[in-house]
Amino acid sequence: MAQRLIIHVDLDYFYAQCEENANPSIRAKPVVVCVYSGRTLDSGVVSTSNYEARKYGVKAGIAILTAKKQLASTDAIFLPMNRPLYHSISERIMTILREYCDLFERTSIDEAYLDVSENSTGSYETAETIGRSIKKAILRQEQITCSIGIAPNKLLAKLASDHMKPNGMTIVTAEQIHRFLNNQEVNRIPGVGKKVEEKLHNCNVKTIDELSRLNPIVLQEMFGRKLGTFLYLAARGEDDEPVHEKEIPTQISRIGTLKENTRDIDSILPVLSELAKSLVEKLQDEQMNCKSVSIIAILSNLAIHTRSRTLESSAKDLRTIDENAQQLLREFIESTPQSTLRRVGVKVTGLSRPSGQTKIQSFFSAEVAR
Ligand code: TTP
Ligand code: CA
Repeated sequence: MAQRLIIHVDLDYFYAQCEENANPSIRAKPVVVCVYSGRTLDSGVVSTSNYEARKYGVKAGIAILTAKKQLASTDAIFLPMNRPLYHSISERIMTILREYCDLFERTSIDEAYLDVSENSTGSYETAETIGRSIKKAILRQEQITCSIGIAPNKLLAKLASDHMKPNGMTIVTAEQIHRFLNNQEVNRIPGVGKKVEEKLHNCNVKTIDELSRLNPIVLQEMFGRKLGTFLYLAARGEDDEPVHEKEIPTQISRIGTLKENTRDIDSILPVLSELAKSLVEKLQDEQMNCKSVSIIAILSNLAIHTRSRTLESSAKDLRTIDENAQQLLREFIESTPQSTLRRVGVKVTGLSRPSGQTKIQSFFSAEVAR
């Protein structure tokens, strides 16, 4: 069996890079993507920023007001999040990535693992060529740069992609594991948050190397069996977690309670639309389409009714789902003159992921062999 080889792809400063591509004139400036809370003009937090803005310490999670102060001397651009834009770019990039591997696992809007053990025949050289081809394809088709890690498992591949950013590629072979991990801080290990880090610091453990010297029993006593064992293995660069495609759920739904029991369509529709919006975000996050839309009506006597319709073609856009849900609600209210609603919900079923998964690795292997 070929040795396991995993590629981790992480798109660089993703939301901000999407914004730069949408408006190239902002590229040289600090770009800050914001989640405005709407309470005051500048209240909210930074979602992400480009590397120009990061030079000023502006990064995800800080207050917009703080970012504005830090960038006061610059011609920084502050933009609101444009989720549909990032979703559609992410979806196209994930479709490209799927073509390069046997097993694919998307872990967030801008990160994915690719198991390339088979199509690289366990050769780091071939995996590196695959990595370069991925970078080239994403750049050519979407003008987005990414950072790539190549290693014998998911844990190391993730650490490797993080090692050189932006636009980096880091390869960690089995022989290099110890040297690669040695001086890295423990908080680089995915899953080591503030609390774990603090506990380890209290025992004078700051680096992964120092972590690797802790006895597994001590680690289990400190963190419990599961996390203790994970940390023991992680410090040695060991991880046998497989790359697996997330299962497709059978349905997604959102239910909300109305301010008061009512059958007044005008007061129910805004609630239904908000629920549809949240549902569509989830659908788009999961890169799925749906074939049917339903509404759920929970009446004041707690009886539950549903109404469904099948769409002409699969969809995942807010307009289609919202319009169909609204229509179903109108029909329900008209057909049940006695009903008063207490809660309302929207549900989608018949979920699928667009395939577009024609594997090109056989073609690709031939290209490498030439
Ligand atoms: P990340 O991959 O953590 O960050 P990034 O892509 O912006 O930057 P890097 O080059 O370091 O990888 O997150 C991906 C996207 O998720 C990011 O572009 C915006 C969003 N995000 C938030 O909205 N809030 C957050 O706190 C974080 C961390 C990310
Ligand atoms: Ca990223």
